[in-house]
Amino acid sequence: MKALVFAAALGAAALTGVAAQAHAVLRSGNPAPAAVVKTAPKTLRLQFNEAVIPKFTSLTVAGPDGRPLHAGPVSVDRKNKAVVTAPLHGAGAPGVYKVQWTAATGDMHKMSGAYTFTVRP
Ligand SMILES: [Cu+2]
Repeated sequence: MKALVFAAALGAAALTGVAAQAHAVLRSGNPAPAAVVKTAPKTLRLQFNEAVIPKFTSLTVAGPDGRPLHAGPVSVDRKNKAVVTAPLHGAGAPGVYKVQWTAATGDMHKMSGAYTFTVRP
């Protein structure tokens, strides 16, 4: 009985490890999370932990007034499929911008997250 419980625990740990590796995690961005930049970016660049599936990868951006800006379409870098870029239109006003992303890697499991950056001329 003890051995069975131990084996089950091991199995659960192994599964968790695999799942964590397969899911999209944001590694960095440009502008970076929490960055303060002098001018609003015309393009956003997000780097994930592994290649993402373009069809299941998107982002939205809200400006300082909370209204959504026109961001996208998202495209995956040809050389590094963990990197996505998206044109950003209408950013310019000083203040805090919120980026919300959704991305899926090989197992199609959608992950999402959010971060902010600040435009301060
Ligand atoms: Cu998954």
